[in-house]
Order: sequence, then C-alpha cells, then structure tokens
Amino acid sequence: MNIIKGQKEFFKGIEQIQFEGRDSKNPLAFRYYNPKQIVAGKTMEEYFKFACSYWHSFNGDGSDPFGGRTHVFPWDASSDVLTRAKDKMDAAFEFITKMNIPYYCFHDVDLIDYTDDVLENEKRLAAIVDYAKEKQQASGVKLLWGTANLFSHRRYMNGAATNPDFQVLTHGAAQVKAALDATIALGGENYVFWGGREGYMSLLNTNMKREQEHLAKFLHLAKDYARKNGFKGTFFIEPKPCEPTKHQYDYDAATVLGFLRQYDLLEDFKLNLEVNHATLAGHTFQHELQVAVDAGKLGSIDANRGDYQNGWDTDQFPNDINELTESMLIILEGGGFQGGGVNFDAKIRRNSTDPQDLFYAHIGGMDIFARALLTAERILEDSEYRKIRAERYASFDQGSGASFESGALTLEQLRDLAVELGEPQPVSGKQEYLENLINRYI
Ligand code: XLS
Ligand code: NI
Ligand code: NI
Repeated sequence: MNIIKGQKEFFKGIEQIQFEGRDSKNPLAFRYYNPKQIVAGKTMEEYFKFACSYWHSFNGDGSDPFGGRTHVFPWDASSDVLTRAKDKMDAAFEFITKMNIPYYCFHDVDLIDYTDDVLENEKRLAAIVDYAKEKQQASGVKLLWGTANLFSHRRYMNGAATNPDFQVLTHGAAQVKAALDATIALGGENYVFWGGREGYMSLLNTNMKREQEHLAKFLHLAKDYARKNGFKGTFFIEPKPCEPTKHQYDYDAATVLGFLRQYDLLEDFKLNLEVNHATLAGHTFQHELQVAVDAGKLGSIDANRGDYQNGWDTDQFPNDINELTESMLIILEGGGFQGGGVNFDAKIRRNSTDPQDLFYAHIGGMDIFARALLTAERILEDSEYRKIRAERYASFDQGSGASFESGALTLEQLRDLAVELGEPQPVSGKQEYLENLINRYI
C-alpha cells in the first residue's frame, strides 16, 4: 500500500508501520501482525479485514460530559465546510495508509458536517463521496461498511425509525437513503444499523410493539432500496443493550436474532458484534460470538474493550490476550467473518494527545488480534482442546444417546433407561485444565 498524503502532511515524521517480529523494540512496528502471513488458509490481511473507524479517529476530540475537547486537530482549521472535510479525509487516508490498514468505516456525518436541510446534506455528502472515491482509488483502501448517524441530532431524541413522530422517521429515511447511496458509490462491502436511540427511556410513554414494527418496516424499506440499486453486500445489526437509551431494542445477539426471525429479515441481515456492548449486556464477548456463530450469522465485529469497573461504553483499544484468544477460538471454529472484518470502534483516551498515540493504539489492537489468531490456531491444531470438548458429549455419539438426538426415544423409554443404567458417575468439566491449556499456548 502506498502512503497517500494530501497537500499537507498531518502525521510528520512517521513512516509506514512495518512488521518487525516479536523481538523488535520499535514502538512503531508490528510484532505479530504480518499482513501476508497465511493463517487458517488466508493471509492475515484477508482474514481480519481490519478497519479504521472515522468517527473515533478523526472526529473524536477527547471531550466528555465534564469537559470540552483536548485533541485539537490541524485538519479542522478551515472555515469552509468542504475544505475542512477534504482536509480531514487527507489526514484519514494518510493515517490509514501509514498504518497499512486495508479498510475504513464511517457514518454520513463523520465525513462532512450536516445541516437541517435534507437537500443541502445530500449535496454535501455527494461532494465528499467523490473525493473519497479518488482517495480509495489512489490508495487501494476499501470501505468495510457505511452507516447513518440517527442518534446525535436533537430530532432523534425519541428515536429515529421508532420515533412516535412520523415526521422524524422521514428524516431518518432520508439520511439512510443518502448513506446507502454513498456506500454503494464507494463499493462498500456492508452496511450497518446501530440503533442507539431505538428503544425507550420509560415504558409509561412507549408503545413497544408498534415501535418495533416500525423498525422492522424501516429495515425492509432500506434493504429493498439498496438491493434495487445494486447493493450486493450484507446488512449488519449491531446489538447494544443501553447507552444512550435506557433500553435498546437491539439488546444483544439473541434478541436481535429473534427480531430478525420474527420480521422476516434473517436472510439479508447478520450481526456486527462489539466487545464493549457484550459487557454492557452482562455477557462475555465470547458468549455473543458463540450465539452468532451457532446461528450462522457472525458478520463482523467492532473491536474495543470496556472497563469492568464502570457501566458505559469506554471504547478502549483491545489489549486482553485471554479474552481475544478465547474469542478467536470461536471465530476460527465458526469459519470466520461473513462479509465483515474487524473494525476498531475504539478511541484513544482524553489525555492521549500526541499524534503518535493514534498509531500506538491501532498497532496494539492489530498485534493483539494477530497474536490471538496465531495462538488460537495452534490450540486447535496441536492441543487436546477439540478432543476434550468433543469427548464431553461422547455419550450422545452412539447407542441410546444418539437415538435420543435423532428423536427416536420417548420420555417413557428414557425413564426405563434410567432404571436400567443406574446412577451415573460424576464427570469433571475440566475448566481449570482448559484455562491452563489456553495460557500454555499464549
Ligand atoms: C456505539 C456504536 C456505534 C456503531 C456505529 O456504541 O458502537 O459506534 O458502531 O453507529
Ligand atoms: Ni460499534
Ligand atoms: Ni459502541
């Protein structure tokens, strides 16, 4: 990948990040992520399809509920909207190509500032999409997914597709239409729906059934529009239980799968799972992955991590090797991502104010995933992990156990077998043994 700079260089003094191997002492190098190395029959680059998220990296300015921005970006300087958007895109592609990240993801409003005027917004988005097309062509960087921000504007305070006011819903539709157009124009491989305001703050004022029906109808219309206009990719729903809304309808993987099944959307939609959202739902990330894999619906992931001491989406960069090794075991055994990849929905901290910090964050995230993949592959290939798990269910592989699985036994016959076979011997679940096994391979 060539480094693509604009007229100005925003990350001066930083060259393209290279793989230097695990003993390198260079903080601006990969130790495990070696893009062309083959793992599980694919290059690491193809396996992960790493993506940089535009919002956290180029818009997120370090502000929090208690204070304004701490990251003052040089690409935000111009007072002209389109110039500012282009400068930001120059910075984005410079960063992405210096990092050698093959994909990016965006919301409509990340690319260029929006107004309250639908026509003006459509014009603005189309202008910056033309520029993005040039940048993608020059660099080879691709769009993993696009999406529309239906949660920041005040009109969405009661939801977008689930808003009780039809007029608000129409604005959500206008934004989704334009974001789909942009995604299609840029060859986007997927499209995401994350419903941060689709839910309720209080059931006292909420007709939950009607709101969910509206959401399903809205998704059908969006899907039909995109298909009609040539979109071949996958639609993803990104589950999250709460934040910003008290209760979100896309609570977790199991809830979303039930919703998709109920409203006949299962064929076109898969899941985009986020680590920190799993934590907020009271699950492990591994649990969410397993639910998706078992349903054949693991589309993509948003990589980050939460903080176990507080209950919000801190969106920290991933760095937990145990969590990710266990996750990669599930992803590998599940056959990888269907259409998607690994998007870093993560932000550097408020007090991480050096230009290098964004590089360290992404290098760390890509390296920890690569290390987890390599470790998980060795566990699957070379340890007794698979065997122990398979043997645990061996009593269902033949004889009466197999007859039960195939539906050939009645409840009375099971009772008779209990009498005949007598009291079973306890069988260890070997949890500590398996935990040690994982650590041995790390
Ligand atoms: C917020 C979500 C959001 C989606 C895209 O918590 O993670 O960033 O990924 O709208
Ligand atoms: Ni996300
Ligand atoms: Ni999130």
